[in-house]
Amino acid sequence: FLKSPLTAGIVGCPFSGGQPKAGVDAGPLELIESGLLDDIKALGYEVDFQGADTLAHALVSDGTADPDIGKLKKPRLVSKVTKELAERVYAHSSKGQLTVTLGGDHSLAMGTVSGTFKQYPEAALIWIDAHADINTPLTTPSGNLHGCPVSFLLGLPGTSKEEIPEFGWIEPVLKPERLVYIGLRDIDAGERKILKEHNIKCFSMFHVDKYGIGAVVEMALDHVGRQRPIHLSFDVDALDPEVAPSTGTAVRGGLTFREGHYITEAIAETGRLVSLDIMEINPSLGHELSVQQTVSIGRSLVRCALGETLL
Ligand code: 4U7
Ligand code: MN
Ligand code: MN
Ligand code: MN
Repeated sequence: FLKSPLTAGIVGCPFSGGQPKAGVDAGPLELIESGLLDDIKALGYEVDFQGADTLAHALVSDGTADPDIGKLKKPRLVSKVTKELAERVYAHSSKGQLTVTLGGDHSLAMGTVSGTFKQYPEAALIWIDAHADINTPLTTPSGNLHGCPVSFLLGLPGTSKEEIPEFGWIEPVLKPERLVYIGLRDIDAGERKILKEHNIKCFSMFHVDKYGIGAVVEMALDHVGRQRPIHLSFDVDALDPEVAPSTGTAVRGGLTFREGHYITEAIAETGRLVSLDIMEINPSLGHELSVQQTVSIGRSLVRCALGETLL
């Protein structure tokens, strides 16, 4: 799917509007300043990068009020930013580049997945997270849109143009059987119901313990189909808080350092990765060492997904 010379299109999204904690918007710049672009070049990729604040102008408030819609918080802002992001990701994808999006909070996946699937309608979505992020405007307990992106991409009840025209630009590009989760351990009641009803494949931490990460990734790839282009959306809170502490919604009992990296390595090995998200690194949470550790993991996850450890 990718064109040579192999090129990584890097999109920096300093956005925090999908959740309440400040600081997650500093994630992209920290990743870039830690040397991520040189890492990627050293792996033999050309880099197409427009700046750590690719979406800067979309982030500037146009002064219009953004009252809640039902429970949803900052709906117009999230919609505007993710729509713009979808266009950015599509621009890279349509040039045959491997798109790497640096978040920012996970509501951004509304944009990244939309952009990737516009270019690759048959793609699979592999979602690495402690959470399922599949709440709808009707089920969300918090109103935070970083807990909702998947429901919009699936077109679940409550997300249609008629019900919420503010998000009318999002097409329901995703089919439930093309989606697979790894790392889940904190699911809301409404989400549990949705996952069951739609028969969505979930590998929770229970399954990681039971079968081992190697078997889990094999089963995940078998489930979505091995010939498809892959969009990998990686929320660093999938990792154990001892491994990646600087994130807004940490949950104990997560993936080890190796399990997290193994996932990215195994996906690199398929040769099908077309789009990668690294989300929810918040450099303002925790002490300096925690922040360094978390940023450094974000960076090594990108390297491994781009094939660093395949010899
Ligand atoms: B993240 C939550 F209620 N499910 O909807 C919600 F527990 O992108 C958390 O995975 C969502 O970090 C976490 O607010 C979103 C909550
Ligand atoms: Mn999460
Ligand atoms: Mn998430
Ligand atoms: Mn989070």
